[in-house]
Amino acid sequence: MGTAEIAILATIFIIAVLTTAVMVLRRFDSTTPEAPSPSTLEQTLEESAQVEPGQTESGPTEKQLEDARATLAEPEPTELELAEPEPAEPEPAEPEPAEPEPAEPEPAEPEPTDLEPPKLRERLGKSRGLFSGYLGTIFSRSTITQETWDDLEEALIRADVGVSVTQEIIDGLRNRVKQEKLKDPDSLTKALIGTMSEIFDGRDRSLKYESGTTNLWLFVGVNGVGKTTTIGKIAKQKIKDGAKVLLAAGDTFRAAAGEQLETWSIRSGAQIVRGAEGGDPGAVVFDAIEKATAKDFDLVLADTAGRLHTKVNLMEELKKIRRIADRSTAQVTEVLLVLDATTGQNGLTQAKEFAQAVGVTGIVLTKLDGTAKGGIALAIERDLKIPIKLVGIGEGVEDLIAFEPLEYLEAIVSIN
Ligand SMILES: Nc1nc2c(ncn2[C@@H]2O[C@H](COP(=O)(O)OP(=O)(O)OP(=O)(O)O)[C@@H](O)[C@H]2O)c(=O)[nH]1
Ligand SMILES: [Mg+2]
Repeated sequence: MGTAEIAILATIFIIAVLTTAVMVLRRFDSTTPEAPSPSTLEQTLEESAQVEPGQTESGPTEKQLEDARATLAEPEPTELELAEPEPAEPEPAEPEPAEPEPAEPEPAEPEPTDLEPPKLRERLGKSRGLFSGYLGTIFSRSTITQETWDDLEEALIRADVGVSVTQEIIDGLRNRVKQEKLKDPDSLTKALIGTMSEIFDGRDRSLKYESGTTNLWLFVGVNGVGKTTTIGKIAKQKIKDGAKVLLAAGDTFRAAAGEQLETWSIRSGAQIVRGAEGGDPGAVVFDAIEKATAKDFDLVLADTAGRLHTKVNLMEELKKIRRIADRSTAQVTEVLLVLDATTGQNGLTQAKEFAQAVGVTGIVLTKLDGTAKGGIALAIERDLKIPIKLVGIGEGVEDLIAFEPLEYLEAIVSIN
């Protein structure tokens, strides 16, 4: 074979190879997928993310599809549905910031102003109980017998009427029963009240008070009977009646006495003159009278000590105060002896001593509430012939009332 022939064969071979190559290339071109656009790329990525591990890209297996259907058909209850709804805890309310309370002054003890005065009958608990107990026994009998007299006598003695006054009352009552031919215990009770009331008859129980001058009322009595308390009560009443009242703290024996009277001066609205502790009580009373005269006070209520330092005689001290008052510009219109009803017959001895020393013009019988010894009122009036003017029936400012014998007797004798 010649060179020309070899060249022709080589050219044919090259052409054939090239043609095959072109064809192969063309074929390859038609099977290559198109490059995804940016939007389809995102889609593709999302889809691939949903592919479960183990799944092929070609899609879920039949088994997986079944499982999925079952799951959809019977939805597992969610935890949310099972959970009992927790009761909503109420938000704790924020505490309102407390408004600072304005500091108010301690309210003063409220004082009754226009209350009805207390009734003796309601306050005479024990005295009434004593008499009504005996009288109940007397009433239970249909006639008046010796036992009736015995019961009555015992009631009077126990109530501290005193032996001699009791005898006098029984004798007087027996006479009445005879004269008036009384048969039943009911009429006996009325006769008893009548007989006892004779003891109180004919005494002036008014509290002396001269207008246009400085009145001085001196209060005397042993310690603890109720002098200071009585002064406070009277001050309140007299101020209510329109009087200008000054208190004189004549008990200089102890500091507490002056303070106690000062408390009453605040309660009653009266002014007060005080001296130094242990000072001269006569000087305090004198100063009070000076002030009262200068400032047109109507009434000076002078407190005194119930006991003094051992070396000083109480009665001598009281006499001195009385002398100072008598020589002053004031009128001593009352010297009131304060007696504690619970001390019974002891009160009589005290009353005699005070009456001799300072000329007592009237008696204030205190603590008649809460004692069965109220009968002392009869003994005082019969033995001393000094009128009981006031009675104390409690510790309150209103608990001082005028003494009305009939009201008192009816209260202690009545059994209802
Ligand atoms: N239940 C009752 N208590 C009374 C009465 N009067 C006074 N009191 C009480 O008796 C006590 C003594 O009273 P005061 O007024 O301090 O007696 P005082 O005579 O001034 O006594 P001194 O200053 O010690 O001499 C107090 O607790 C009073 O409250 C009353 O009528 N009834
Ligand atoms: Mg006193």
